[in-house]
Amino acid sequence: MTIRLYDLTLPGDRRMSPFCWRIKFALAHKGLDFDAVPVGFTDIPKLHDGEFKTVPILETGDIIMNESWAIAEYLDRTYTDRPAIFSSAAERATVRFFDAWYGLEIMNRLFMIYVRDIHDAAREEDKAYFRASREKRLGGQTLESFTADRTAKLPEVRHALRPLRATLANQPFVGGETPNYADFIALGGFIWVRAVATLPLFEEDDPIYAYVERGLDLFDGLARRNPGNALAA
Ligand SMILES: N[C@@H](CCC(=O)N[C@@H](CS)C(=O)NCC(=O)O)C(=O)O
Repeated sequence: MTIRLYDLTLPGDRRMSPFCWRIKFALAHKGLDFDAVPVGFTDIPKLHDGEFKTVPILETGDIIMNESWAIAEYLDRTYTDRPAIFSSAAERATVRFFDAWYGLEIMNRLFMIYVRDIHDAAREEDKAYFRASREKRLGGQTLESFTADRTAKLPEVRHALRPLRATLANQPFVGGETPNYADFIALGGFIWVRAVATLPLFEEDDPIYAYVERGLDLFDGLARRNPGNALAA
């Protein structure tokens, strides 16, 4: 059965969505072939009569669905003969905690540093929508004024990443010797930044930078093939 994944893109075929990356890694982990169909922000409402507001959207056979957690669970439920994304209910629950931590403490901070870079890298036809929707989210501030002091925000996000850094001191991946869905979540966020960043996130000797490099090599360089900018200075 063909698997099609609608995947957010920027010019130069930069696939930037952290949520789409989770699912692309999950599909690769299960050894499933898929077609990652590029869409821009303003294409999403044109798909499936506007049923879905966000990507990833998965299409396979009669199934059309979005929401990355629902998709990951669907893949495990459906492809039981393939490696599991969640090998137990306990693993799934623990990864849920990781997702909450990473979303609230890390992705939100990355958004505040890189939101203007996303705008600047977006397709021309998506820029007005992106600016209006994100400036609304930022309480009416312009992307330019909001990010004017962004370099000063780097130490805070690097500090907030201490739990990940401490974990990686003892093991190569959050999942242990091999990556699990928590890694796909974390790496998705860093690949998002890599796709747009005009300000490097890491210092070169940060173990998290080395971790991202390991992540880029996973599944025969699946994410390394995605165009990106320097993540470390
Ligand atoms: N809860 C959703 C979040 C997905 C999401 O936020 N996707 C973003 C791209 S990273 C999106 O489609 N945004 C569309 C927009 O901003 O209009 C999931 O886990 O799939």
